[in-house]
Amino acid sequence: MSERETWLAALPVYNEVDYVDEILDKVVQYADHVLVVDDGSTDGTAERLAARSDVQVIRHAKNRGYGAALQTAFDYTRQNGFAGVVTLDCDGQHQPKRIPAFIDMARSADIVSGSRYLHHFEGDDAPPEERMFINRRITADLNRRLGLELTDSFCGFKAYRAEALAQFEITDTGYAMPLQLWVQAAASGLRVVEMAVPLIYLDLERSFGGALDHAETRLKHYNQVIDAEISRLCALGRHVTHATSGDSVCSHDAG
Ligand SMILES: Nc1nc2c(ncn2[C@@H]2O[C@H](COP(=O)(O)OP(=O)(O)O)[C@@H](O)[C@H]2O)c(=O)[nH]1
Ligand SMILES: [Mg+2]
Repeated sequence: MSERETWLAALPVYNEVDYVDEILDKVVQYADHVLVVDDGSTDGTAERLAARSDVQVIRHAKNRGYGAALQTAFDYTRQNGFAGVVTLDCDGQHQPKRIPAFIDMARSADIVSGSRYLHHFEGDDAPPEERMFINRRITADLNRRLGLELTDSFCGFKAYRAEALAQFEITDTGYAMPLQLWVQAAASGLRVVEMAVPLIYLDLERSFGGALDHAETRLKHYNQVIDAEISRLCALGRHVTHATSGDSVCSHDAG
């Protein structure tokens, strides 16, 4: 990398009035350019954001979902010519001080993905059982079917190079969006590396909203999104190859 790259830090936010200022006060210390995608908050978060002049804000008129908020951040990254974007959540689960390390690692990778299961940190919280179970199950499936080598497929703390974003056609607006993204990353042969991050759970009662709060329903939904995305790409004649065996996932993929 010759000249200094300009990176964006982007936070999807929905009803985070308790955290938004505390988190952004830290983020602006580690990133020159900060975008907050306010996904239709109604709890006072919007007013807090309006009072700040140190961050860019894009507001969705109504709540559209975690995936939709990230898609808005990806579009903003490319439209404004950033070298890439570091995404992090705004609920205290991701430490802004790690932003520079993500950008550093993205010198030689297309996606740097935070992992809460790569390395144990002093003071790690215990993750809710079912969340850990579903994460491990889905991660194992993605690795088996696509030849990825992930240890955590759901961490929202990630760095994406703009060239990688150009490969994506994200349509999932909800919590399954990361899974559609992993299938597309594998199909595009993107260089993926993981960065160990602490396990922080401040609010074990947080809801996914509606049916997804039911673990089995959520697991089934996640598997359906992966199946559908692999079938969609195969139907488009995209050569989805298994990253380690090199075999075509399309012909072999028995789901
Ligand atoms: N719950 C929820 N969070 C959203 C939504 N849109 C954006 N977000 C933000 O997305 C981030 C991740 O959401 P969170 O519920 O903490 O996901 P989890 O930590 O993976 O369970 C947080 O910063 C939220 O404020 C949405 O529609 N629902
Ligand atoms: Mg969270």
